[in-house]
Amino acid sequence: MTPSLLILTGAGISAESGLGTFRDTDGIWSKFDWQKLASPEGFAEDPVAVHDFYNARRAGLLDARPNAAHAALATLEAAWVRSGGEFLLVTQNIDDLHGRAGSERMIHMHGELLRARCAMCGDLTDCRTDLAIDMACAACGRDGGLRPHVVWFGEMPLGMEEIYERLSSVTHFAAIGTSGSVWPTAGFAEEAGRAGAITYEISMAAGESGHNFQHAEYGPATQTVPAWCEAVIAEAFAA
Ligand code: BJW
Repeated sequence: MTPSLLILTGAGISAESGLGTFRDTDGIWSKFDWQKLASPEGFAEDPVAVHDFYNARRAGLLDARPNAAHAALATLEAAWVRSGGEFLLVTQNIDDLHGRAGSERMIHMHGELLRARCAMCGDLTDCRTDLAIDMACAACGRDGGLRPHVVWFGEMPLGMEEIYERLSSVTHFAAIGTSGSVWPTAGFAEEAGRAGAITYEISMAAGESGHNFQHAEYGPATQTVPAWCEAVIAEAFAA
């Protein structure tokens, strides 16, 4: 059987790069109201506040650097594929640190902070500067429709068909740096387990769906992830 690995990452993998997590004690949702800033209703009510929130996070992202955990996953991907295995990295993070570290087979299921989407025509553009409500879309020319290309509560995450198809046949599944509080990702470990996969939770502590994992490594991602990457490839391709 071809070893097939699906890795789900969350905010915890980027914590040591200086980007905040959401639900830790000092997390983003302890300081900001997600209903106002991460929902379509919030954007309709106060688009300026939503742009301010994402403009500040975009500026912070441009100053951040990938860490040893991002680098280890990119190295693992190259080695796994070179050995003949199937690999998919699914990230909930809207940062681009996996890509900058060298990851290639990747789905940004909650979107990308460095892209803007026109809510009127759907056009996607790179975006490394502030967004504002009076900016016009380069494709359709209309203003007022540009929004961060991110998936808010109540919206459909991206790439779900490909993700569920892969989950139905994975041999190895790992969730890294995610609290397992948000659906549909909270159900991925159970889905992978149903397919017969070996499941790993790698985080600071057990998340809400911790009971669905067979193995756990708890500690800072820059320490746990490089060690786990070496172990999992040795186990999967053992003669
Ligand atoms: C470390 C570390 C270190 C720290 N090293 N680890 C009622 C019941 C069930 C579901 C629902 C419900 N009501 C509504 C829903 C659905 C809703 C949902 O799940 N709500 C829950 C809150 C209940 N979900 C949705 O609306 C989603 N869409 C949807 O469901 O569509 C329908 C559908 C149906 C069926 C199939 C498919 C679709 C959309 C969710 C969109 C989430 N958006 C956000 C904002 C994105 C943009 C932005 O970044 O601003 O995404 S919210 C936020 O949470 C962000 C994250 O990607 C997401 C997950 O957070 P994550 O990554 O897990 O972070 P934390 O902070 O929670 O955890 C960090 C972890 O790292 C912790 O465990 C730490 O311990 C650890 N850590 N430092 C290692 N150094």
